[in-house]
Amino acid sequence: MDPSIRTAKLYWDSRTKSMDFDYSNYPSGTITAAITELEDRSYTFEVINYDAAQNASLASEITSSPFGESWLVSHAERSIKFAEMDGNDAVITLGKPTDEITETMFRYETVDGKTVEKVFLATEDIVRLPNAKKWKYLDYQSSFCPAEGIDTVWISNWSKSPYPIATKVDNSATVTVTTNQIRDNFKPELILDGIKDNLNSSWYSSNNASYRSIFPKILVIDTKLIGDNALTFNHFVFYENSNPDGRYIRTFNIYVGDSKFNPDDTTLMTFGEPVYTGFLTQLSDVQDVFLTTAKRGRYIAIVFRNSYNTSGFINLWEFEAYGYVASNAN
Ligand SMILES: [Ca+2]
Repeated sequence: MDPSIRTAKLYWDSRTKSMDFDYSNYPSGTITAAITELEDRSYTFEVINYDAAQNASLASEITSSPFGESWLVSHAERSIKFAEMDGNDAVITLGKPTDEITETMFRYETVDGKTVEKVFLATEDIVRLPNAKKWKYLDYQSSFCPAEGIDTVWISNWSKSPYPIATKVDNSATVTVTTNQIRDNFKPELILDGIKDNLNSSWYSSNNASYRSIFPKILVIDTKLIGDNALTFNHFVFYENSNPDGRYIRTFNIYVGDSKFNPDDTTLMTFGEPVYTGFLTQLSDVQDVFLTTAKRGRYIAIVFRNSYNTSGFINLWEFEAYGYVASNAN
Protein backbone atom coordinates (compact mmCIF):
# COMPACT_ATOMS: atom_id res chain seq x y z
CA MET A 1 0.00 0.00 0.00
CA ASP A 2 1.14 3.48 -0.78
CA PRO A 3 2.57 4.79 2.55
CA SER A 4 1.07 8.23 1.95
CA ILE A 5 -2.45 6.83 2.30
CA ARG A 6 -4.04 7.64 5.64
CA THR A 7 -7.78 7.03 5.43
CA ALA A 8 -10.36 5.34 3.25
CA LYS A 9 -14.04 5.67 2.54
CA LEU A 10 -16.28 2.78 1.55
CA TYR A 11 -19.40 3.76 -0.40
CA TRP A 12 -22.42 1.85 -1.53
CA ASP A 13 -25.94 2.57 -2.81
CA SER A 14 -24.72 5.18 -5.33
CA ARG A 15 -22.65 6.81 -2.60
CA THR A 16 -25.70 7.51 -0.41
CA LYS A 17 -24.18 5.27 2.29
CA SER A 18 -20.61 5.15 3.50
CA MET A 19 -18.17 4.02 6.16
CA ASP A 20 -14.89 5.69 7.13
CA PHE A 21 -11.66 3.94 8.01
CA ASP A 22 -8.39 5.19 9.44
CA TYR A 23 -5.51 2.93 8.44
CA SER A 24 -3.67 3.79 11.67
CA ASN A 25 -6.25 1.61 13.44
CA TYR A 26 -5.29 -1.37 11.24
CA PRO A 27 -1.53 -1.91 11.55
CA SER A 28 -1.67 -5.02 9.35
CA GLY A 29 -2.92 -2.90 6.46
CA THR A 30 -5.98 -5.11 6.02
CA ILE A 31 -9.39 -3.87 7.00
CA THR A 32 -12.30 -6.21 7.61
CA ALA A 33 -15.67 -4.63 8.15
CA ALA A 34 -19.19 -5.96 8.45
CA ILE A 35 -21.89 -4.02 6.68
CA THR A 36 -25.25 -4.73 8.21
CA GLU A 37 -28.82 -4.17 7.05
CA LEU A 38 -28.18 -4.90 3.41
CA GLU A 39 -31.06 -6.10 1.28
CA ASP A 40 -31.13 -9.16 -0.98
CA ARG A 41 -30.06 -7.37 -4.14
CA SER A 42 -26.98 -6.40 -6.04
CA TYR A 43 -24.74 -3.67 -4.56
CA THR A 44 -21.73 -1.88 -5.97
CA PHE A 45 -19.15 -1.01 -3.33
CA GLU A 46 -16.50 1.62 -3.94
CA VAL A 47 -13.33 2.27 -1.98
CA ILE A 48 -11.54 5.62 -2.20
CA ASN A 49 -8.25 6.19 -0.39
CA TYR A 50 -7.08 9.55 0.90
CA ASP A 51 -3.69 10.92 1.87
CA ALA A 52 -3.05 13.36 4.72
CA ALA A 53 -3.99 16.29 2.48
CA GLN A 54 -7.34 14.62 1.59
CA ASN A 55 -6.30 13.96 -1.98
CA ALA A 56 -8.56 11.20 -3.26
CA SER A 57 -7.44 8.12 -5.17
CA LEU A 58 -9.44 6.69 -8.07
CA ALA A 59 -12.35 4.61 -6.84
CA SER A 60 -11.96 0.84 -6.96
CA GLU A 61 -15.24 -0.97 -7.12
CA ILE A 62 -16.73 -4.40 -6.68
CA THR A 63 -20.28 -5.60 -7.26
CA SER A 64 -21.71 -8.17 -4.92
CA SER A 65 -25.08 -9.65 -3.95
CA PRO A 66 -25.85 -10.25 -0.28
CA PHE A 67 -28.03 -13.32 0.31
CA GLY A 68 -30.65 -13.67 3.01
CA GLU A 69 -34.36 -14.25 3.45
CA SER A 70 -35.52 -13.58 -0.08
CA TRP A 71 -32.56 -15.45 -1.56
CA LEU A 72 -33.53 -18.35 0.66
CA VAL A 73 -37.11 -18.38 -0.62
CA SER A 74 -35.97 -20.08 -3.79
CA HIS A 75 -34.11 -22.75 -1.81
CA ALA A 76 -36.01 -25.86 -0.82
CA GLU A 77 -35.45 -27.50 2.53
CA ARG A 78 -33.93 -30.96 2.37
CA SER A 79 -36.40 -33.84 2.36
CA ILE A 80 -36.53 -36.76 4.79
CA LYS A 81 -37.13 -40.10 3.07
CA PHE A 82 -37.06 -42.39 6.10
CA ALA A 83 -36.78 -41.84 9.86
CA GLU A 84 -36.54 -45.20 11.58
CA MET A 85 -35.12 -46.70 14.76
CA ASP A 86 -32.11 -49.00 14.51
CA GLY A 87 -31.27 -50.15 18.03
CA ASN A 88 -31.01 -47.00 20.16
CA ASP A 89 -30.45 -44.67 17.22
CA ALA A 90 -32.84 -43.04 14.85
CA VAL A 91 -31.49 -43.45 11.33
CA ILE A 92 -32.55 -40.65 9.03
CA THR A 93 -32.33 -41.14 5.27
CA LEU A 94 -32.28 -37.80 3.50
CA GLY A 95 -33.20 -36.76 -0.02
CA LYS A 96 -30.53 -35.31 -2.29
CA PRO A 97 -29.27 -31.89 -1.15
CA THR A 98 -29.34 -28.96 -3.53
CA ASP A 99 -25.93 -27.56 -4.45
CA GLU A 100 -26.20 -24.67 -2.05
CA ILE A 101 -27.14 -26.60 1.11
CA THR A 102 -24.15 -26.70 3.42
CA GLU A 103 -25.44 -28.37 6.59
CA THR A 104 -28.61 -29.78 8.12
CA MET A 105 -29.40 -29.54 11.83
CA PHE A 106 -31.74 -31.95 13.62
CA ARG A 107 -33.56 -31.30 16.89
CA TYR A 108 -35.02 -34.36 18.57
CA GLU A 109 -36.12 -35.77 21.89
CA THR A 110 -34.02 -38.46 23.57
CA VAL A 111 -35.27 -41.38 25.67
CA ASP A 112 -34.09 -39.38 28.75
CA GLY A 113 -36.44 -36.55 27.78
CA LYS A 114 -33.67 -34.19 26.67
CA THR A 115 -33.87 -32.08 23.54
CA VAL A 116 -30.73 -32.52 21.48
CA GLU A 117 -29.48 -30.73 18.37
CA LYS A 118 -27.04 -32.32 15.97
CA VAL A 119 -25.57 -30.85 12.79
CA PHE A 120 -24.45 -32.84 9.75
CA LEU A 121 -22.75 -31.82 6.53
CA ALA A 122 -24.81 -31.83 3.35
CA THR A 123 -22.60 -34.59 1.98
CA GLU A 124 -24.14 -37.05 4.46
CA ASP A 125 -27.35 -38.66 3.28
CA ILE A 126 -27.86 -41.16 6.10
CA VAL A 127 -27.38 -39.79 9.61
CA ARG A 128 -27.78 -41.33 13.07
CA LEU A 129 -29.39 -39.59 16.05
CA PRO A 130 -28.30 -41.43 19.24
CA ASN A 131 -30.82 -42.32 21.97
CA ALA A 132 -33.72 -40.90 20.02
CA LYS A 133 -37.20 -41.47 21.38
CA LYS A 134 -39.29 -43.58 19.03
CA TRP A 135 -42.60 -42.45 17.53
CA LYS A 136 -41.77 -38.73 17.92
CA TYR A 137 -41.50 -36.17 15.18
CA LEU A 138 -38.17 -34.45 14.80
CA ASP A 139 -37.41 -30.92 13.67
CA TYR A 140 -34.78 -29.98 11.15
CA GLN A 141 -33.45 -27.03 9.20
CA SER A 142 -30.65 -26.50 6.72
CA SER A 143 -28.11 -23.80 6.06
CA PHE A 144 -27.32 -22.50 2.61
CA CYS A 145 -24.44 -20.69 0.99
CA PRO A 146 -23.96 -19.77 -2.66
CA ALA A 147 -20.80 -20.97 -4.37
CA GLU A 148 -19.16 -17.53 -4.00
CA GLY A 149 -20.62 -16.83 -0.58
CA ILE A 150 -18.79 -16.36 2.71
CA ASP A 151 -21.44 -16.81 5.40
CA THR A 152 -24.03 -19.53 5.55
CA VAL A 153 -27.68 -18.61 6.07
CA TRP A 154 -29.91 -20.83 8.17
CA ILE A 155 -33.56 -21.17 7.30
CA SER A 156 -35.12 -19.27 10.15
CA ASN A 157 -37.80 -21.81 11.04
CA TRP A 158 -37.79 -25.51 11.76
CA SER A 159 -39.39 -28.04 9.47
CA LYS A 160 -41.13 -31.03 10.98
CA SER A 161 -40.31 -34.53 9.76
CA PRO A 162 -43.10 -35.83 7.50
CA TYR A 163 -43.92 -38.56 10.01
CA PRO A 164 -42.69 -39.66 13.44
CA ILE A 165 -39.62 -41.84 13.90
CA ALA A 166 -40.83 -45.33 13.03
CA THR A 167 -40.02 -48.72 14.52
CA LYS A 168 -39.84 -52.12 12.86
CA VAL A 169 -42.25 -54.97 13.58
CA ASP A 170 -40.15 -57.50 15.50
CA ASN A 171 -40.28 -61.27 15.87
CA SER A 172 -42.89 -61.12 18.62
CA ALA A 173 -45.33 -60.87 15.72
CA THR A 174 -46.72 -64.09 14.26
CA VAL A 175 -47.03 -65.01 10.60
CA THR A 176 -49.52 -67.36 8.97
CA VAL A 177 -49.83 -68.38 5.36
CA THR A 178 -52.32 -69.95 2.99
CA THR A 179 -52.83 -73.66 3.73
CA ASN A 180 -50.40 -75.99 1.92
CA GLN A 181 -47.99 -73.16 1.08
CA ILE A 182 -45.04 -74.10 3.28
CA ARG A 183 -42.16 -76.01 1.73
CA ASP A 184 -40.27 -78.21 4.21
CA ASN A 185 -38.84 -76.08 7.04
CA PHE A 186 -39.15 -72.76 5.22
CA LYS A 187 -41.71 -71.48 7.72
CA PRO A 188 -43.44 -68.11 7.29
CA GLU A 189 -42.24 -66.72 10.65
CA LEU A 190 -38.68 -66.81 9.23
CA ILE A 191 -39.49 -63.60 7.33
CA LEU A 192 -39.35 -61.74 10.66
CA ASP A 193 -36.30 -63.33 12.32
CA GLY A 194 -33.90 -60.52 11.40
CA ILE A 195 -31.80 -62.74 9.09
CA LYS A 196 -31.97 -61.21 5.62
CA ASP A 197 -29.27 -63.01 3.69
CA ASN A 198 -29.84 -66.73 4.20
CA LEU A 199 -32.12 -69.04 2.25
CA ASN A 200 -32.54 -71.23 5.35
CA SER A 201 -34.12 -68.27 7.10
CA SER A 202 -36.81 -67.67 4.49
CA TRP A 203 -40.39 -68.65 3.76
CA TYR A 204 -40.72 -70.77 0.64
CA SER A 205 -44.09 -71.63 -0.88
CA SER A 206 -45.07 -75.22 -1.72
CA ASN A 207 -43.06 -77.38 -4.08
CA ASN A 208 -45.97 -79.83 -4.33
CA ALA A 209 -47.29 -80.08 -7.89
CA SER A 210 -50.88 -79.85 -6.62
CA TYR A 211 -50.37 -76.54 -4.80
CA ARG A 212 -47.41 -74.66 -6.13
CA SER A 213 -49.21 -72.93 -9.01
CA ILE A 214 -52.13 -71.78 -6.89
CA PHE A 215 -52.51 -68.00 -6.46
CA PRO A 216 -53.00 -65.88 -4.57
CA LYS A 217 -50.62 -66.97 -1.86
CA ILE A 218 -51.24 -64.90 1.25
CA LEU A 219 -49.01 -64.10 4.23
CA VAL A 220 -50.74 -62.57 7.26
CA ILE A 221 -48.70 -60.86 9.97
CA ASP A 222 -50.26 -60.28 13.39
CA THR A 223 -48.13 -57.49 14.89
CA LYS A 224 -49.83 -58.11 18.29
CA LEU A 225 -49.93 -54.36 18.83
CA ILE A 226 -53.53 -53.57 19.68
CA GLY A 227 -55.74 -50.53 20.10
CA ASP A 228 -53.87 -47.25 20.44
CA ASN A 229 -50.60 -49.14 20.21
CA ALA A 230 -51.18 -50.49 16.72
CA LEU A 231 -48.63 -49.08 14.34
CA THR A 232 -49.41 -46.76 11.48
CA PHE A 233 -47.40 -48.26 8.64
CA ASN A 234 -45.66 -46.30 5.93
CA HIS A 235 -42.69 -48.37 4.77
CA PHE A 236 -42.05 -52.01 3.94
CA VAL A 237 -38.89 -53.73 2.76
CA PHE A 238 -38.74 -57.03 0.87
CA TYR A 239 -35.53 -59.09 1.01
CA GLU A 240 -35.21 -61.82 -1.61
CA ASN A 241 -32.64 -64.28 -2.88
CA SER A 242 -29.12 -62.92 -3.40
CA ASN A 243 -29.24 -64.73 -6.76
CA PRO A 244 -31.49 -62.87 -9.27
CA ASP A 245 -32.84 -66.17 -10.64
CA GLY A 246 -34.30 -66.91 -7.22
CA ARG A 247 -36.29 -63.66 -7.03
CA TYR A 248 -39.81 -64.82 -7.73
CA ILE A 249 -42.08 -62.15 -6.22
CA ARG A 250 -43.94 -60.31 -8.94
CA THR A 251 -47.31 -58.58 -8.56
CA PHE A 252 -48.62 -58.23 -5.02
CA ASN A 253 -50.97 -56.25 -2.79
CA ILE A 254 -50.49 -55.16 0.80
CA TYR A 255 -53.44 -54.76 3.16
CA VAL A 256 -53.36 -53.24 6.65
CA GLY A 257 -56.29 -53.51 9.04
CA ASP A 258 -57.60 -54.19 12.51
CA SER A 259 -59.53 -57.38 11.84
CA LYS A 260 -57.58 -60.53 11.22
CA PHE A 261 -57.11 -61.34 7.55
CA ASN A 262 -57.77 -64.98 6.70
CA PRO A 263 -54.89 -66.31 4.55
CA ASP A 264 -57.28 -68.89 3.07
CA ASP A 265 -59.80 -66.27 1.94
CA THR A 266 -58.40 -66.27 -1.57
CA THR A 267 -61.37 -64.28 -2.88
CA LEU A 268 -60.15 -61.40 -0.64
CA MET A 269 -63.83 -60.60 -0.02
CA THR A 270 -63.19 -59.41 3.54
CA PHE A 271 -59.88 -57.65 2.96
CA GLY A 272 -61.14 -54.19 2.04
CA GLU A 273 -58.96 -51.91 -0.06
CA PRO A 274 -55.24 -52.61 -0.44
CA VAL A 275 -52.86 -49.94 0.84
CA TYR A 276 -50.46 -50.87 -1.93
CA THR A 277 -50.54 -52.63 -5.28
CA GLY A 278 -47.34 -53.07 -7.21
CA PHE A 279 -44.65 -55.45 -8.32
CA LEU A 280 -41.05 -56.26 -7.55
CA THR A 281 -38.38 -56.51 -10.21
CA GLN A 282 -35.62 -59.12 -10.30
CA LEU A 283 -32.98 -56.39 -10.38
CA SER A 284 -32.34 -56.11 -6.66
CA ASP A 285 -32.55 -58.41 -3.64
CA VAL A 286 -33.75 -55.52 -1.45
CA GLN A 287 -36.77 -53.50 -2.53
CA ASP A 288 -38.68 -50.79 -0.67
CA VAL A 289 -42.36 -50.06 -0.71
CA PHE A 290 -43.35 -46.66 0.61
CA LEU A 291 -46.94 -45.67 1.30
CA THR A 292 -47.79 -42.07 0.53
CA THR A 293 -50.79 -42.48 2.84
CA ALA A 294 -49.82 -44.37 5.97
CA LYS A 295 -52.32 -46.87 7.40
CA ARG A 296 -52.86 -47.99 10.98
CA GLY A 297 -53.69 -51.56 11.87
CA ARG A 298 -52.73 -54.62 13.88
CA TYR A 299 -52.66 -56.94 10.85
CA ILE A 300 -50.74 -56.87 7.59
CA ALA A 301 -51.55 -59.14 4.65
CA ILE A 302 -49.20 -59.60 1.70
CA VAL A 303 -51.10 -61.07 -1.22
CA PHE A 304 -48.85 -62.58 -3.90
CA ARG A 305 -50.67 -62.61 -7.25
CA ASN A 306 -48.13 -64.36 -9.44
CA SER A 307 -44.47 -65.32 -9.75
CA TYR A 308 -41.54 -64.86 -12.10
CA ASN A 309 -41.03 -68.60 -11.63
CA THR A 310 -42.88 -70.89 -14.08
CA SER A 311 -43.70 -73.35 -11.28
CA GLY A 312 -45.25 -70.53 -9.25
CA PHE A 313 -42.77 -70.45 -6.37
CA ILE A 314 -42.59 -67.54 -3.94
CA ASN A 315 -39.59 -67.19 -1.65
CA LEU A 316 -39.25 -64.32 0.82
CA TRP A 317 -36.09 -64.07 2.90
CA GLU A 318 -37.12 -61.25 5.20
CA PHE A 319 -39.86 -58.64 5.43
CA GLU A 320 -39.60 -55.39 7.34
CA ALA A 321 -42.62 -53.32 8.25
CA TYR A 322 -42.05 -49.84 9.70
CA GLY A 323 -44.62 -47.73 11.48
CA TYR A 324 -45.29 -45.45 14.40
CA VAL A 325 -47.91 -45.01 17.07
CA ALA A 326 -49.70 -41.96 15.74
CA SER A 327 -51.46 -41.15 19.03
CA ASN A 328 -48.05 -40.90 20.71
CA ALA A 329 -46.53 -38.50 18.25
CA ASN A 330 -46.20 -34.79 18.73
CA1 LIG B 1 -35.27 -64.28 7.60
